[in-house]
Amino acid sequence: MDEEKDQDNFRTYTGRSTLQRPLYLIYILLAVSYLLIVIGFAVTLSKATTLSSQLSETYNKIKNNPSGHDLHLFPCGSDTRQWEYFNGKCYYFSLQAVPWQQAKTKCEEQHAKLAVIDGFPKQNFIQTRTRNERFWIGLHDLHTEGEWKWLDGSDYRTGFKYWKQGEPNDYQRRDEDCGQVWINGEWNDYTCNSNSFYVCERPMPSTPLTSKGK
Ligand SMILES: [Ca+2]
Ligand SMILES: [Ca+2]
Repeated sequence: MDEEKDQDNFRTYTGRSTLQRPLYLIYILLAVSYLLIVIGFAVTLSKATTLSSQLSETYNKIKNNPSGHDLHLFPCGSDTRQWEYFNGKCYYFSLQAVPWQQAKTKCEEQHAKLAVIDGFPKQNFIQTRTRNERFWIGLHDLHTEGEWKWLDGSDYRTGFKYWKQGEPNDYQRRDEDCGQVWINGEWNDYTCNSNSFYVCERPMPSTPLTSKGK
């Protein structure tokens, strides 16, 4: 009898043990899994928050300085790619020939002025892009015959000059009161109501724009 009782107790003991151990392990595994999920979620949430804050910061930078992010690619602004950069300024070479006064107005409408040529570097830059065509520049003697003036107020008398030989000449006594770069780049005075292409000039977008020429 005692032997049978001991065997029953043993079965009961081993039976309870084989049932309880796996359940205990499952609870631990579930707890660990839950913990890992919570940690993973927290890490993902933290990364998403950081990314969102970085995106927001980048958006604000672009919003406050629209052309800043690709200023190195398009110094004159990504939305104005027809403007060419040279030595700290932006230049527009027109595709349309108009009278001088109209050219002046068209430049002013783009917060620019007709180009003022103050030395050989700018002269070379402009004449390589105007070759074989006439382009108005910001030079005139409209007020007093023979008294040439630059639109930006630069001193003409002491400044750089690049007139073609024999110019300015008021050719055949016509009123040639507006300055242009001739087909070889040298300067010529010409009748202001004639049609010519024109060169506008303005500061880079990152610097304050002058709204009107003088
Ligand atoms: Ca003249
Ligand atoms: Ca002339």
